[in-house]
Amino acid sequence: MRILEEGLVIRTLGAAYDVQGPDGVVRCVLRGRLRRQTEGPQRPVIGDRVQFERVSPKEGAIIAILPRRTALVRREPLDPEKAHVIAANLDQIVAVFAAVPEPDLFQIDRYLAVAEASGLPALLVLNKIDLAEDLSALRERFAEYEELGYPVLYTSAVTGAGLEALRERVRGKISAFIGPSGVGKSSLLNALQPGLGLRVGSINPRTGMGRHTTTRSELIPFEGGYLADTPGLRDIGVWGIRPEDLAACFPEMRPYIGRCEFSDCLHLEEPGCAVRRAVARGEIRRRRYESYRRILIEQQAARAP
Ligand SMILES: Nc1nc2c(ncn2[C@@H]2O[C@H](COP(=O)(O)OP(=O)(O)OP(=O)(O)O)[C@@H](O)[C@H]2O)c(=O)[nH]1
Ligand SMILES: [Mg+2]
Ligand SMILES: [Zn+2]
Repeated sequence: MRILEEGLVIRTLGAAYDVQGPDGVVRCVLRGRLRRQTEGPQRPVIGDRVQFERVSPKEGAIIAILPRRTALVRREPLDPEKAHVIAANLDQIVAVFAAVPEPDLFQIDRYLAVAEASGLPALLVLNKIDLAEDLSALRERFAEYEELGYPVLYTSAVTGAGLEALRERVRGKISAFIGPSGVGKSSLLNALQPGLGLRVGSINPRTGMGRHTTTRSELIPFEGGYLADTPGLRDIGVWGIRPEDLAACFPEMRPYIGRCEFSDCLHLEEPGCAVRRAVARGEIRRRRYESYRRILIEQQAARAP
C-alpha cells in the first residue's frame, strides 16, 4: 500500500528537492507527470506543499504539488504569459537594500512593484546603518514609504541594530529576503539565527557592490515560520508586469484607477487622466509617478522587437 505524506519544499537542488516532512528532511525526486515537465509552474519551488512517497527513511518521490496560496512570479519580458514561480506560499517580501551607498529609490520602487504584482505585502529593510553618517536624514528620506504603508526597518548585521524589530516582523511567517547582491541578506539571516553559517560575500571596495554569493534559494526554519535567503537579483526591471496592471502595483494610484477618460488609459499622455491630475494636485508624489512611467517605458522597450 502506498502511503502519501505531506511536506514543505525547503531547498531545490537541480533534479532533487529537500522536503521538510513530519519527522525530518527527505530528499526527493519527481515522479510521474511531474518529472516530464522540465520547466514552468508545474515544477516544485521553495514554499510548495507537496505530497510525497517515501522510498527509504531519508529518500522519497514527490507525487503532487498542492494548490499554492500565493506565488512570487517572474515573467518573461518577451512573453508575459510565461511565468516562472520563484517561491510559493510566501506571507511577505522583505526587500533589503544597503543604506550606504545611498540606494536608488527607483530601484526600491521596482522591487515593491514586483511584490505588489504577486499580491504580497512588503517591508523595506535598510541594512548597514553602521556605515551611515546621518541616520535621521535617512529616516526622513524614507518616510514616504511608511506613508505608503510599507514598514521601513533600519538594521545592521554588524552591530545588531534593528534586529529585534526585524525578528518581530518575520516571526511565525514565511518571508523571502530579496534585494540586490551584497546588501547583506545572508548576513541578516546569520545575525538573526546565530550558528546558521550562510556564506557571506566580500565587497568590491571600489564599487561597493557584492558578487552573487548566494546561488540558490532555501527556506530556513525560524521561530515558527521560515525565512528564505535568495540570490541577489541583478535586474528586477524585466519582471514583465502587464502595462495595464502596473498602476495597481502603486498603492497610491489605486484610488484613481478607472476614473480616467479612457478605460485603457496607461496614465502617460492620454487626455482626461485622473492619475496625472492627482500628480498635479500633489495627491500622488511626482517621484513615484516618474518611477511608474520609467518601469512602463522599460517594459515596453524590452518587449519591442
Ligand atoms: N558594515 C556592514 N557590512 C555588512 C552588513 N551586512 C552585511 N555586510 C557585509 O556586506 C557583504 C555582503 O553581505 P552578504 O550577506 O553576502 O550579502 P547578500 O545580500 O547575501 O549578497 P548575495 O548573496 O550576493 O545576494 C559582506 O562583506 C558582509 O560582511 C552590515 O550591516 N554592515
Ligand atoms: Mg546572500
Ligand atoms: Zn490615466
